Amino acid sequence: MPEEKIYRVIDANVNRAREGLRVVEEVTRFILEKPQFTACLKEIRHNITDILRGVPAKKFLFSRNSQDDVGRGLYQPSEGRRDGYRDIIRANMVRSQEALRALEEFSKVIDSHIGEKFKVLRFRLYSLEKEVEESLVRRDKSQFIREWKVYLILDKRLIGGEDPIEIVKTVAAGGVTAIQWRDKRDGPQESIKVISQLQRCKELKNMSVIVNDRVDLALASGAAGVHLGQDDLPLPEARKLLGEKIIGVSTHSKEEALKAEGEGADYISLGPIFPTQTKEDTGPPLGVKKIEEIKKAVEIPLITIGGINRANIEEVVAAGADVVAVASAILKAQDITVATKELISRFKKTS
Ligand code: 3NM
Repeated sequence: MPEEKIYRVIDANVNRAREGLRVVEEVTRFILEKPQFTACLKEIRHNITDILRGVPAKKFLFSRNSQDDVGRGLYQPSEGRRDGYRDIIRANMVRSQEALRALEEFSKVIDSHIGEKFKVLRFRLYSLEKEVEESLVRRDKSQFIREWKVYLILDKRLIGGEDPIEIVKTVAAGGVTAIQWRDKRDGPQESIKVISQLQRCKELKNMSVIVNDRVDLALASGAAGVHLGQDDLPLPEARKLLGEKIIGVSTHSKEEALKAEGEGADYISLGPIFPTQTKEDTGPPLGVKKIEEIKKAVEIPLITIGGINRANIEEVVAAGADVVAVASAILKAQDITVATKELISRFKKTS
């Protein structure tokens, strides 16, 4: 292979890889605002130049001939459009990885050590792509959960003999988009029936159903996720089973909140904020000030719980709650629809 042709390929792929990386860098910097990713991408981009530092620049410039590049006119229709920043990231990551592979192969002709260095960079980029993708999934989930605003704890004990499906349809009509099925008393057979019915109900297509405690029931019923207490299956194990499903964790202190976030919880609940009759084994009420403290400490959505009602919801939201979880304020209300709408309207007024 004539040396000039090799340098031409290397020159073209250095530019291709660097340009692709630069595009991803801009997305992580200005759209995602994740400086740790921007820094890694920048380092990889600079490494490409560093690896070839020993090769005289004029070899590349003399070999460059963009005007006569036979590939210039080859155009893929898919390059003509991008469906948002995720698509931009994906297309440009692939572009850079392919270019690094070409650099690896062709630079081996000049010096096998150079090829090896490009291989290392390519693998770093694969890992980084995975991290960026995981961060995007987390970001989308956070946005989705924050939209819940009022989250109903559908506690079996509080609904007596009433039909849980009818209750959920009523709150859905009032604007609730997330419920947690909580049954601490009966066995799994009743629960799986209710959760599966909720999942199948046409009117509840947009309802996120979260199962309290039971990872197995969440999986078997196809629910949106699970809510874990401090004594339930540890989060890392639950994550192995649940993949991308939502996992929320009950927390009562800053330490518990940070631990849950560090282990990859999608949201934390903090409670009880006020005294509650619904849960027996709670600690003392934490008060509204605690919400401010935890809000500053974590990035994932903060759901407050315990004794929240129409009279105090505004205070809780003003303190930083992203979502408010209630049981009795809806389930013990004279009129569930009125209570639901009022809570949501007060939430929106304050947020
Ligand atoms: N968990 P109500 S408090 C289920 O502090 C639950 O983690 C809590 O019901 C916690 O809105 C609570 O009726 C009860 O007070 C929430």
